[in-house]
Amino acid sequence: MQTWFEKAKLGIFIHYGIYAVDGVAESWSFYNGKIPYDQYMKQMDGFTASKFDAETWADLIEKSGARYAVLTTKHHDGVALWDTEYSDLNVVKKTPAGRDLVKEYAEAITARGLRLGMYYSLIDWSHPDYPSVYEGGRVPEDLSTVNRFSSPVDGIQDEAKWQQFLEFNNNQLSEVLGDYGQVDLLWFDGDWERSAEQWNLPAFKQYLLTFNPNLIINSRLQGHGDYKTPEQGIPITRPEGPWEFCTTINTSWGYVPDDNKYKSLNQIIRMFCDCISLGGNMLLNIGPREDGTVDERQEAILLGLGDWIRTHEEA
Ligand code: FUL
Repeated sequence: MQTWFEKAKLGIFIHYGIYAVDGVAESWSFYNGKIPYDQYMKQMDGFTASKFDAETWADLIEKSGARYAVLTTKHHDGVALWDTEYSDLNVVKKTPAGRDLVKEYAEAITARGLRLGMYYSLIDWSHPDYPSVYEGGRVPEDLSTVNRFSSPVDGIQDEAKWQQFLEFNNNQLSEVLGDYGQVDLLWFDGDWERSAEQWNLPAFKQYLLTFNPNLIINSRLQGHGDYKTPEQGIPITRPEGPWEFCTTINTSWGYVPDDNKYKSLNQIIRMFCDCISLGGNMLLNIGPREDGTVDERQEAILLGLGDWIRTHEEA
């Protein structure tokens, strides 16, 4: 475990994707049957990133006092923010944005000496070789309205297809970890639909470390990661080992314009204090609009937190 992570205290999480076009929940909106899959994917036509400026993001992140950033390079919907050669389902090929947003992000973050983090969803609800395993309570009544590629298979599936899918993940990860300079942190999500064996652990982890032996990996890898990631709630007792508390500023990860349930700056500062006093890092989320700009209320929280940190930093 590298010490930068244990000392970092604050990171900024960025949930950016086509879901910001209609302002719906990232991936879950179609998975849970709130909107049909095709309608969800139609958002690609409106994803412009027209005001996306990675330098502006990096400025804001720097001013917030954070030491690292984590961008959703690909959420469960399978839409990549970079020009992956392994799938056409990416914003460079399929949206008016037409730009490699991961590249611009990585360059801006690295240039400031911030640590570079990439979020990558292990599950891909759009991939034909990835049948989703529905969990209790998540099975929609009408399966025809949701992920057309999924089937409630309860872990039983074609082995050859599964191996193909693992290869696909490895290939995409070779781009994410290999094409943008040194990646310091890999933030996995969605491991829960398969076992450690199915994810081919621990060999998979060894493979990831070939890109950077000091890569820090969160524990959403069937516990094979380096640190724990409690979500939306600070544990009461200090977790064992390094850990990171991830949280939203309102109640949504992606940009949902009518979610007005914002935490106040005081609440955020209080959570930050609670978190670091238990030895954790806080990974505070922003959900930019589809054009790449950040809602003023989210921006104000980051700037306010940064001011507070600078005022209270030990000499
Ligand atoms: C969860 C995901 O399912 C959410 O959409 C979000 O990305 C959060 C940080 O992790 O497990």
